[in-house]
Amino acid sequence: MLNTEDIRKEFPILERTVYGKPLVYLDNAATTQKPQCVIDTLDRVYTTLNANVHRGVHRLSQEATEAMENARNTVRNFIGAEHSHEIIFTRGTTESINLVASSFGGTFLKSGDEVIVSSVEHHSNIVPWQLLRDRIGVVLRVIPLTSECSLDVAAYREMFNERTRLVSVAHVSNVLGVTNPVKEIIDIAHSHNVPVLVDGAQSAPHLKVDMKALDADFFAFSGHKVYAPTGIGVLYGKEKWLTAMQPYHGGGEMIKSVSFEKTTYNELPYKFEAGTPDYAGIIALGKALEWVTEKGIEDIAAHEQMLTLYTVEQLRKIEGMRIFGQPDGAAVSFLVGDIHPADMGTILDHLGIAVRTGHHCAQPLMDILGVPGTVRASFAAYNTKEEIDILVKGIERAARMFS
Ligand code: 7TS
Repeated sequence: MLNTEDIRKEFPILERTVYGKPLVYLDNAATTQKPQCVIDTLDRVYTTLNANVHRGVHRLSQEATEAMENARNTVRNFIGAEHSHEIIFTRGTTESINLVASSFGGTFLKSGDEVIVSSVEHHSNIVPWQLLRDRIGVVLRVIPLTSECSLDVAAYREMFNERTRLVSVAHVSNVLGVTNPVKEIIDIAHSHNVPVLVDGAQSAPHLKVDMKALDADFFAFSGHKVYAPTGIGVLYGKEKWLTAMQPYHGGGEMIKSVSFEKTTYNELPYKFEAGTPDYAGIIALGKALEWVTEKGIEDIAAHEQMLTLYTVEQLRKIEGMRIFGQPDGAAVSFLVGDIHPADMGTILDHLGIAVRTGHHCAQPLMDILGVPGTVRASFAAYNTKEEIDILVKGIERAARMFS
């Protein structure tokens, strides 16, 4: 069991007020708040060991490099990857997916080849493939939804043919808070020798992921959604793919030797990490993942699922309530009557409650649901049932104002 009272004390921002009301922060799917130990780590890097990594023989550079590579190992353990050189640091999920689209696409895909995505994807798992469609002529196929708003696995099974080259799906929908059956999706793809990229932006913070058990070929997630700073993220890739793929960016650190005639690339993971990395962010990401591990990802998941169930139960009592999908994770999307999501969001904001409203960067899903947007409450380790009660009261108040 999580001790939320103690956990809350570790997050300085939770002490602030908004419009004179205590902050109720329920926009964790967009980004989580940061515990003091992560803030302190950033501070410590700049006050005690700042130096560019992998370059200097001097002491500071060695210490910074060691701290960064320790963080890579922490990430490896966190997601159960076999090798730390399979962990590539990127700016976030978006860049990780763009990396695969560009490098895997550039290496393996030809005009007419097919990439399968799903109906619930975030724009960052749609647009990179469309860029590739414009560049190479790949064909995008979309797994439909069942009437229960879950991925239609039977339809997915039928989508494979000799031109299918890659499947790229969200582990957990950022809109519906529903966990997709990714293990089944991966097993089906592998039975056709097709690799799978899992967008773990909404799963890594909320459930135990294990690359060996999942057998994903690629897995992407963002640090800032898992209590780490902004601007740092991860791409896990199986060694066999990363070795075969062409680099993404060219520049320093990703090379072994350069002449004007010929360049040979560095070994993994550096081949994919051109330029000075955000080593301060990486070291702080390591700290954030240690923090999650110390609290227990399973306990965090159980706490968030309890909050989700409680939210659904309370929301269902409100007249005109429409909840989208059957959330089992850490987010709930809803609409009340014909109240516009932006109006609901504004009223809640004035009560100190931060929720996300709109299309959540998933416009195709909004089109499928036939709504312009939704209101989404999303949870983290520090949220409480009392905060859900405040949310529910706020929604009831809005409903009264619009009735
Ligand atoms: N994939 C999913 C499933 C996401 O939820 C997000 C961000 C991304 C990719 C992109 O992550 P980034 O860190 O590279 O920006 N989702 C949201 C959200 O739901 N509200 O704000 C950002």
